[in-house]
Amino acid sequence: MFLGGFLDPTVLIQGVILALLLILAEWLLHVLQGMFDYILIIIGFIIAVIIMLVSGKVFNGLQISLALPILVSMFYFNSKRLWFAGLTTLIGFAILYMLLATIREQVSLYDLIAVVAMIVAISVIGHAVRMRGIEQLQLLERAVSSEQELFMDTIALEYTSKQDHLTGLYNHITFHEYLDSLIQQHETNGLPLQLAIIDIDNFKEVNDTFGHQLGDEVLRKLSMLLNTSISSDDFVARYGGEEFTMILTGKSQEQSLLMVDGVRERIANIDFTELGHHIVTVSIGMTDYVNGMGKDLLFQKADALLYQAKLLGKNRTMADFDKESTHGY
Ligand code: GH3
Ligand code: MG
Ligand code: MG
Repeated sequence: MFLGGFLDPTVLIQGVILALLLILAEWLLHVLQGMFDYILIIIGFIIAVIIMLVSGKVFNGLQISLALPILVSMFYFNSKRLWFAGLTTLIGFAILYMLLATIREQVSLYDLIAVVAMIVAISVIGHAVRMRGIEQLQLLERAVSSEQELFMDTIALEYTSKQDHLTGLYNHITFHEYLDSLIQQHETNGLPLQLAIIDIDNFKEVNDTFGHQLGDEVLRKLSMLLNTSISSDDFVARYGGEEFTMILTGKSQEQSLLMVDGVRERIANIDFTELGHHIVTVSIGMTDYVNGMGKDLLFQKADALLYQAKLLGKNRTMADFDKESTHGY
């Protein structure tokens, strides 16, 4: 039957031999791969010997071809291979000199010394070239890595110069830069733009009651909440002390107001266990950018609205476009 052919002992033996041959071939390939450089050096030596044997009688001084394997080994920039090439050439030449009369006829005593000196000299030069190459490579590596470090430092510096150290939010300067560019975008393409100024209520009292360190902790927590409450179109910064600014873009006045007042509400609901469940609130003044208004007026209007929110009892959002006139308590 079909399987019967495979169970035949001769076919089985052939199969096993074939499999063993395949394994052997695979193993040889694996071993030879690692030896490839050495084989190439030996081939260089064999070529040199062939040149000497074939043409040595006609042309004088062909012993120079013994430099070939050493030159081959220099390609690898590896001291083991250089030593191997130098010693193989030297020992190989010595054996050939002793065994083959043809070689002895070509090489006088003077030539013999010259050939040995040449092999040694070329080996030494090979090592020197390798050392010099490694030195240059290290120099290059150092230059590249210091350039990389400089690049990383510049990025880190740029990042930290834009950030407020305590809260990690953008700082005052960055806020102004950003607002300038957004106002320009509003003037050219009518990008909807609102500014909110957020001020913590009675923060002095928090500091006085719980200490400056816990006050800092409150600033950090509020900053985190502000940062996670905005969308990717918006921007929040620590304007100074316990004041924050928020720029909202691409949204209607109502959408922005809803978002900002939602933040106010969430802040009032934070449970500060470290402050004995003391409630921290904020007041917010908010206004919409109108064409040609300019940054100063925008800021003044938002600030005046914040002042009103404080006067009206704090923990509220005041926006001049708000139909309910005030949000909050
Ligand atoms: P209001 O409701 O009117 O805003 O009252 P307030 O107490 O918040 O306002 P005031 O301007 O009188 O006080 C602000 C306080 O913020 C005073 C200052 O010590 C505190 N403050 C400013 N920067 C920091 C800071 O980095 N860390 C801490 N812990 N406190 C700060
Ligand atoms: Mg203040
Ligand atoms: Mg305050």
